[in-house]
Parts: sequence; C-alpha cells; structure tokens
Amino acid sequence: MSASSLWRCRGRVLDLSARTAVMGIVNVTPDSFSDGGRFLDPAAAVARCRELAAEGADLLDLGAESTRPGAAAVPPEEQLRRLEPVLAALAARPAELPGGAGTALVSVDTRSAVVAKRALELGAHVINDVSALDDPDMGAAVAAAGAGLVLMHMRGTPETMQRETAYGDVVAEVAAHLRERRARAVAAGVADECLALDPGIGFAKSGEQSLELLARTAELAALGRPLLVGASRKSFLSRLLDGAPADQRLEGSLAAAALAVFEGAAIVRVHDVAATVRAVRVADAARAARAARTSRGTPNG
Ligand code: HH2
Repeated sequence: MSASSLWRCRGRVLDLSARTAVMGIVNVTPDSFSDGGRFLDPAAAVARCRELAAEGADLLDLGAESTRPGAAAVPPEEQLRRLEPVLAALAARPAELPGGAGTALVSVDTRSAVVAKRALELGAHVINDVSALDDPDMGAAVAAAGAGLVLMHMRGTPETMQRETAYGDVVAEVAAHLRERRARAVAAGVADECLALDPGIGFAKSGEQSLELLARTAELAALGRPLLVGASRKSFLSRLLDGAPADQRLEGSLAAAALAVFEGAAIVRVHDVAATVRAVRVADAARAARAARTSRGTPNG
C-alpha cells in the first residue's frame, strides 16, 4: 500500500490500494442532466442515499447545483435550502453499507465556501469542488474541518466552459492545472493526504478530449493522489452509442468506469451504483493480476 492510495476525510481514511471506491451521485436539483427533479424532495434524496449505500456506494455525493454545460450558478442560500434537510437526516442516521461494512461517507458537490462550511458543520466528510478552489475561502474552510477535498479540472464556469476547449496536449494541460490547484490547497492548509484529483470528463472538453483523458488515465494517476473519474452517462458516450440519451448509457458508463480503474483511477463517480460495483471489482482484480505479474519481474514473459 502506498501513501498515495490512502485518502483522509476527517476521521475516516479510505484505503484505495486494493479496492476502488464508488461514489454514488444524488442530485438535489430540478435540472441535472440525467436525474434532475427526481431527488429534489428531501425525503426522496435521503431514501436515494440509503438505497445507493445499500448497493455499495462508499461515498454519497450530494449536489444542489447542476454543472451541466450552460447551467447558471445557484446562489449559496438556495443550495443550502436543498441540502440541509438531507445532510441533517444523514448525520442523525448515517447510510449503511451492505454486510455491516460501516456507513457511507458524505460528500457535497459545491463551488461555494459558504455552502461547504455549513455542510461540514452538518457532518459532511468531503467537499467535491468542480472549480478546484476558484472561491478564495474554500481551501481554509476545508482545512479547518480536516475534510477530504476533490480538485477537478475545468476552465471557466459551467456556463462558459464549452467555449474553452482548445488544448495542445489535453492531458499535459489538465495535469499542470491539477498540480497548481493541489499546491494552492496545501498552501491554504489542506493536508495533501486529504486531496483527490479529477480530470473533469466533459468539463471544457470535447468528446474526443474526454476520451483521450480516459485512455491516458495512468498519466494522471501518476500525479500521486487518488484519481477520481466521473464518466457516468456523460455526452461523450452518446456519440459512441448511436446518440443514446442519458438514461440509456449504462453499458458505456460501465465500460468507461472499468477502463479508468484498470488504468489507475481510485474512485469512480456514478449514477448506477450496483452495476458499477460489480464492473469495477473485475477491473480491480485484473489490475491486481497485472501488478502481481510485474512485481514478479515478468511483465512480458
Ligand atoms: N461531474 C458532474 C458533477 N460533478 N464532480 C466531479 N468531481 N467529477 C465529475 O466528473 C463531475 C462532478 C456532472 O454530472 P451530474 O452531477 O450527474 O450532473 P449535473 O452537473 O447536471 O448535476
């Protein structure tokens, strides 16, 4: 087990060396691209959290602001109005994993330090920041709680990002940006062991660029922090699946998750938890078999 496969999130430490963590998506929004409106009611969102944990979601990622291309920002007060009852219910009774394996960690998908601070007061373990610290107060808020922090690559904002897809080498540029934001987080007091990095599939990326990031996952995993990959139901899959709408991209999403894991991703963020858990177990085992062969010194033999 190397230090870079441990992820500290407040009092909890995830060991990602042998088993990929699955992060289940619960969008408490009216307008998310694939599940918008389904979990806006707090009771429905809490029930969904319990369902995804029972399916094996190690983390639950609660989002109150859609970040689909073109989406406008949601004010912090409105994000909190959507999130607070759900976070309070999970703090009172955490969502249980199957087989007595403990409880799921709670992550909040927000770019706002005000939202993050309140979510952390209500017990969240992780802040998933798709802007990777554009809010100057975010680093200190996460550091004060010792929480986990996901730093994702994006350019501009969800409203503007699809106008910013000109890259030379997309993987090199994403890696450089993630290195810079990692240093910014550490300078704000966030422990390096609390950080996870994410290439931001579909955020300021064309379909080809998203596919290239997926294919070259190993280069980003080599940055030395757990790599989170979120390809679930995204539009780059549609192009490869004869234009399938978001709710018909399951097989493509599973293939993308398995490929990312085989190439070194440590966490996958997905809508379809039960199926993904089964798919990534196979990828975990194949990756372990490759590592065992390499450590015996017979990579080609
Ligand atoms: N993708 C989405 C939202 N948050 N966070 C991370 N770290 N990585 C991702 O790839 C990522 C993310 C977009 O997906 P979804 O939440 O399903 O949709 P919406 O933004 O419309 O709510």
